[in-house]
Amino acid sequence: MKFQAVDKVSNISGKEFHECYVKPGKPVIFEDLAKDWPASDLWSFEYFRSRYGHWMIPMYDKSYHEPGAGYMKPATYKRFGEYLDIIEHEPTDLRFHNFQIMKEAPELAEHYHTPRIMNGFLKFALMFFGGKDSTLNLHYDIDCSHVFLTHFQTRKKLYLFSPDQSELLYHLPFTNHSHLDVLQPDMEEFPAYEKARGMVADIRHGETLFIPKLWWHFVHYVEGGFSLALRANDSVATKARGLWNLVRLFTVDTGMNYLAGESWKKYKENQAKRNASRLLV
Ligand SMILES: O=C(O)CCC(=O)C(=O)O
Ligand SMILES: [Fe+2]
Repeated sequence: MKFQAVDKVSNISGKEFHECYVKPGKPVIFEDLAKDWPASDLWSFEYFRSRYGHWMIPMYDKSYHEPGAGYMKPATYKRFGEYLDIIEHEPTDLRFHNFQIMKEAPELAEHYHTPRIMNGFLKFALMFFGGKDSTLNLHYDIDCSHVFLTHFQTRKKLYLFSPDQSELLYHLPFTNHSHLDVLQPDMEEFPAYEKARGMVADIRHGETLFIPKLWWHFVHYVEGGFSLALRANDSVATKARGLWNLVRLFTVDTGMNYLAGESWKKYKENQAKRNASRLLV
């Protein structure tokens, strides 16, 4: 599949951003949104290693969505310093995700500013760390917020799809994810994917990707690095939908995984295939 490159912009006004990207729901990369942030100069592998290297952190890998007792649970634990050494120097599929800044290290919040480009920014900030060649499953963000993802150190790629293509992407019911591997899609297993139209964002140190709410994204760490995700949600209806998604994931999906494991996974996959096959004719 050919992916359309996401626009890169700088010096754009809030009005222009709203008209060209928020209203139509279109991703864009800001080259300069983080240019005045102390984090752009301060944050490095060494910065995190010297301050938080002693923490024991949960590590996730490709088994994240495998059914059974480990469903959406950490694959292992490591010292943060040891993990940072690995991702700085060698490939690994281990990721440290959803690191909650305000809870674990609120002092880091002094190193970035809430963007003034739109209203509705949440105080909630997350960080994501990944090693060279690690990937994150195709998913959309369950709380239905817009995401502003600023990358640090190296480079990573995000493959993006609009929400109206959920069925072509084999959206697994009761969840916010899909088992389709965007880098190596199995076209026999997922034939409808051929009709999907994706975009690709190649982001480098200091660049910020705007992911509009409900957009699907698959993350590929081309090199080891880390990102900060700020979120904006200015609509009560979208907040309510996000809450409903969370309840569904953490009650129905995890409960059924606990009760039925492999057969619950099969049921969801079959439903996804049935929904996609309607679009094949
Ligand atoms: O960059 C990552 O590892 C994950 C980013 C992501 O999925 C998000 O910010 O919603
Ligand atoms: Fe995400």
